[in-house]
Amino acid sequence: PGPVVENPPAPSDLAFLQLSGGSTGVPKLIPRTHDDYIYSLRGSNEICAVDETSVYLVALPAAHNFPLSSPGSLGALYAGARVVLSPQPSPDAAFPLIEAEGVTITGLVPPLALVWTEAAPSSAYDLSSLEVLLVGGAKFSEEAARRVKPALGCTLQQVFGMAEGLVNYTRLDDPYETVVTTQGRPISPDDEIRIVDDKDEDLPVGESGHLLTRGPYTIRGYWRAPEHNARSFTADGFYRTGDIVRLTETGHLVVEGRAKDQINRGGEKIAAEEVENHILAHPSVHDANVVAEPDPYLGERTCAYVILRAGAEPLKPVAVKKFVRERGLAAYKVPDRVEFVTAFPRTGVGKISKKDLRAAATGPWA
Ligand code: AMP
Ligand code: DBH
Repeated sequence: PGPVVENPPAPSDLAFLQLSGGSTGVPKLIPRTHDDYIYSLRGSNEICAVDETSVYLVALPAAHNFPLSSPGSLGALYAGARVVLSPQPSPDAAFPLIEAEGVTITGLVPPLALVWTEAAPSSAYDLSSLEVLLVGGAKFSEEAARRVKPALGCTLQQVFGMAEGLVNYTRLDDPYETVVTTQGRPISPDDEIRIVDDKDEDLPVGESGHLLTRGPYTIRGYWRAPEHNARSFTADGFYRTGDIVRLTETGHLVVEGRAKDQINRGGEKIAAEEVENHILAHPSVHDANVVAEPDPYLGERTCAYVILRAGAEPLKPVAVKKFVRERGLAAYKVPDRVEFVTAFPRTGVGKISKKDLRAAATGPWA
């Protein structure tokens, strides 16, 4: 028998308050209950094949919903697995732990996954125990997703989740093309998904629109925020995720961007993501982020921040513009400005903060 708990909480009681991401706005408090969290852990363990033989490495900040619950340290403990904590998410800290502890599964945000795939081939450490690498928290480009298996030798599992609830995974037995081109499908058949236009009308399958969701482990409101809730939820309790997605024929979701991650260039709408993908295809490019910056004539224009691969030939901004134009990118989508940087500003968990990049675009050094 386990320890006796005086006045144990009811399963439907508040377990803790999560923080919403804040990569594009001010964080809100997310009330999660014991039973909704257990539901998510149980489903995640099954989908990610976590059992008592698994070893989960916490590489990301441990309190974030992803390394905590998808399936994360809590899922691992729930399954009777072992949890290893890494002091840093860098290859220097994590790779020795993978070898020493026989780590079988871990989770990373896309910028770190890129760093790991670049470091692994020349690493002296034996990473062969690693079976599954979960990547999520932000969009993992197809280009980058294809680098995982050759570099790390493990199965990639994309995860598209949110601290508000809904979590989607590609399945371990999904076709490779599905794994590298989609962000997965919901944990549960009881997760309801709607993809709607600006007037909340449902769109036909395959069209991109706003993702709304309601389900067994998704909150019905933020903590003590009635005004915000009126905006963030429909009258019948669907959460407005703020993500622009489309559904594939196989029922998988493809994240096209954030509703706000759109540049309005003199009325012409540009999805940052589309431009980023074209830049990422350049062999010298390690990572790219496109944000809006104010323009006196157009309202907004585009600025591309680019990190080059270590050891890559230096590039000029015009070369990047020429490259995307030659790939067929429409002229108005070609970045107005290209800046080379060595790092992007990050949120606490390590997602790239477009909010801070936007501020940088208008900053004194820009
Ligand atoms: P948070 O506010 O930290 O809970 O972040 C949740 C948001 O992160 C989601 O609504 C998405 O915008 C984004 N996100 C998480 N995973 C993915 C993914 N795999 N692909 C694209 N966006 C993602
Ligand atoms: O970004 C997230 O919030 C997230 C990503 C993957 C998440 O909450 C999760 C998995 O559970």
